[in-house]
Amino acid sequence: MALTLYYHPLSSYCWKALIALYEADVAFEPRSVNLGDPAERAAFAAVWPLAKFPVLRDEARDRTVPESTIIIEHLAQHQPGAASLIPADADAALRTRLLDRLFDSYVHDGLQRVVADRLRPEDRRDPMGVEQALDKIRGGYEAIAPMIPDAGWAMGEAFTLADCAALPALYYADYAVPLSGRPGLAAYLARLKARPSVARALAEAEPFFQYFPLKDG
Ligand SMILES: N[C@@H](CCC(=O)N[C@@H](CS)C(=O)NCC(=O)O)C(=O)O
Repeated sequence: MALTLYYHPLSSYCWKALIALYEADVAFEPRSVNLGDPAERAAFAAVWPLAKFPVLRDEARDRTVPESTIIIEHLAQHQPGAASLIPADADAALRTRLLDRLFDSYVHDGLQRVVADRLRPEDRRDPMGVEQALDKIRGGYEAIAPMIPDAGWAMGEAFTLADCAALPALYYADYAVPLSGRPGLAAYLARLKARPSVARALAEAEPFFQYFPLKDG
């Protein structure tokens, strides 16, 4: 198969790429990587030295594409079904990329910091770092909330890169900073969860969800 996705079903950034692939109905070989297995980690690091997933291997173009946003940009460029993930209008494309950056850099990054802290031994935890990460998520919510319409998707009728980024960020961050105080974002997350591409990624993650460290609060 021409496209291979290195991923793990529970990984939030992998959801972002999976949602784009499912939206565009692009055929690919999913290659699940267990980073806890030293041999699998080493093999994956030979593909991408940072050993962070998702990574897309496009054999036909002899390209190894890391970083979820760049994977989606790559799909939009080369897969006709994925073209609409980046709006054709240049101004709309910029706003899409801005939302993608806000979701990743504030909400998603803040959440990753909280999760990483929880995975540390108790005597190595950093409460101040966690408070800063929670503030980062709150700041992300504050900036993004006014930009999300009351219906449809982040950019209106078209489902875009911004929505692919939004789902994993909001889904997981909701465990750290509940969206109950943000009805607009909570309603947007509910619409996202009902989207077939998203529902499929979430269903595939379900057997692994027991390993998400914030699942019990
Ligand atoms: N900026 C990267 C972030 C990728 C990332 O942080 N992936 C996580 C999983 S959600 C990972 O590979 N973690 C494994 C590790 O850090 O060892 C992207 O957008 O793809």
